[in-house]
Amino acid sequence: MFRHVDAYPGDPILTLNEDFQKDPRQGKINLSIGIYFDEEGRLPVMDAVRAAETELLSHIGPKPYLPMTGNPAYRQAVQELLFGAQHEAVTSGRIATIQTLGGSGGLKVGADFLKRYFPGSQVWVSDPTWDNHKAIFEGAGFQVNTYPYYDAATKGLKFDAMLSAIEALPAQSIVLLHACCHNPTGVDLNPAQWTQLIEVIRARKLLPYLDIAYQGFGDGIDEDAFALRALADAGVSFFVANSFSKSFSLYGERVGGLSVVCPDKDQAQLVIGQLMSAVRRNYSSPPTHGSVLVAKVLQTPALRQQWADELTAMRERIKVMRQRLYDGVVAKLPGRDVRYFIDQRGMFSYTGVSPEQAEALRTEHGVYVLRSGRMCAAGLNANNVDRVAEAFAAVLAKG
Ligand code: KET
Repeated sequence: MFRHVDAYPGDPILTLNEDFQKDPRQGKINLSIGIYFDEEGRLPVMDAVRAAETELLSHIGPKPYLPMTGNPAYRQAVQELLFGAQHEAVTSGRIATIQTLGGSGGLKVGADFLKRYFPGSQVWVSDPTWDNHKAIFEGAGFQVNTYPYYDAATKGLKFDAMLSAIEALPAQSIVLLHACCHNPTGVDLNPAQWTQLIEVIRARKLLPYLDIAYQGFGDGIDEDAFALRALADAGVSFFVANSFSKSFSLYGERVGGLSVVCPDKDQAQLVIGQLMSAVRRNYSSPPTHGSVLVAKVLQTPALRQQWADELTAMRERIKVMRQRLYDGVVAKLPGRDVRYFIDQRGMFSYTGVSPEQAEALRTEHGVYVLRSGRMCAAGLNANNVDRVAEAFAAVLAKG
């Protein structure tokens, strides 16, 4: 019956992470998957989340289905976090927000909606992007193309080429953009570049689809939402999928959202109806637990402050580790320009190592980075950073 089924080649991120778990070597170091580990190399439970969860356990109640759109308090909290509670788009009710199965689920529900209502559009993603973007949009039936983004020569942004490519797209093209902490490169647009890009998007009547999975890991919670707020200010209609996997360290709870910023409240009502329909035919309604935790933290001022402080400490710790890695590599390879280790922001660094060098890092040094050369800097800590610096210096010296 199933002999014709293709063997699954595995996923470039999740399968490598599983290989890491199976590796018997003592000193192995996981810089593959985009997960924040603490200074002891553990997956943290944030204190604000622990407090909310402890409180929740003191009154265990019934567990009905959530509505197709998810937990109402959570949806409100998502809008306020992304746009600011006082933003006109929030207060006027022109944003359609649903709770989704992580950021991935948000991307998928939005993609299904778009395929139904914009069947002639194509999708444009940055070159490179998170591998699953292409898979999710192709899975929804779209043709997925790339626009120029990362410049391997400067290890920075090809902004002019990006802008002219986007300027040439037909109206209603769907343009996927990373709101902050670009995955996999760690290379972002600055506010002036966003402003320029948004003007092109508005003039060309394009349909931006933002992915914000690392809010708070770049420059700050509000700073990292700059593009969302500027797009809403410019009167552009757009999609945004958000995730709390990383910023709340709630990976397995699958807490994310999809928001569609519409021209007015009436259109937001129409959109939310069809998002409900897309949810119903996929998985009916989202799970309860994670959404209650996130809503409780974001809507309790003391817990929100505590969470923001913890997130700041995570962001700062990554920056310290980037600096130590940079110092370590430069000490071994004086004169080599590896400033990108500190210039790139968020969890990821695109290290420029080839697939062969990535393989050598794994087999010879027990250091796991993706084949693309992407490293998760949030896996570095005081105990492993010197070994990682030595390993990088060793493979870069040969390359
Ligand atoms: N968007 C981006 C840009 C992203 O990096 C991830 C996860 C997600 C969405 C998915 O978030 P979630 O809420 O967990 O569905 N990225 C890491 C893990 C993965 O590949 O699934 C990673 O890139 O390692």
